[in-house]
Amino acid sequence: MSQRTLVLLKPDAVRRGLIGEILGRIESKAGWTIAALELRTLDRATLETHYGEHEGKPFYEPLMQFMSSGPSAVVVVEGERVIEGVRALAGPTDPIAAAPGSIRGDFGTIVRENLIHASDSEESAERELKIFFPNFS
Ligand code: RTP
Ligand code: MG
Repeated sequence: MSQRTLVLLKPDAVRRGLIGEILGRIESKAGWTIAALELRTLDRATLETHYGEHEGKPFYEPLMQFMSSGPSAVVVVEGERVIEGVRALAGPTDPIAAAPGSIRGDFGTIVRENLIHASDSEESAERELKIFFPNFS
């Protein structure tokens, strides 16, 4: 089933020059395509909406600071089972627990600076695509 997912290459990935490497891994998957792509420094209001589920947690404020610390690549990826698929390519939240071969496992060490966000369900994808690309149909 073809789907769309919202991917953010977080400020650490952009600062470290990993956009090409990470998007290359995503683009290499058969039948997946990049449907939208933009470099954008995310503002507080957008981030609060996006990460609202984490409000009040100890990592929330540092996450807001980090996510607004520089441009992110905001990306829509389209293709077969892409929601589950990009999450699998990314690996688990903690890069040290993420297997080598996954994006977080290959490039990360810090839980917060874990390079990539990808929608975690169809409902999240629908919600997040509206936040970042309200005019995209
Ligand atoms: P994401 O939402 O960014 O795709 O990541 P995720 O689902 O794997 O992880 P989630 O639990 O939703 O956490 C969102 C982001 O917050 C940062 N975080 N820091 N203990 C910590 O310091 C901590 N826990 C989470 C990470 O950047 C994580 O991706
Ligand atoms: Mg999450």
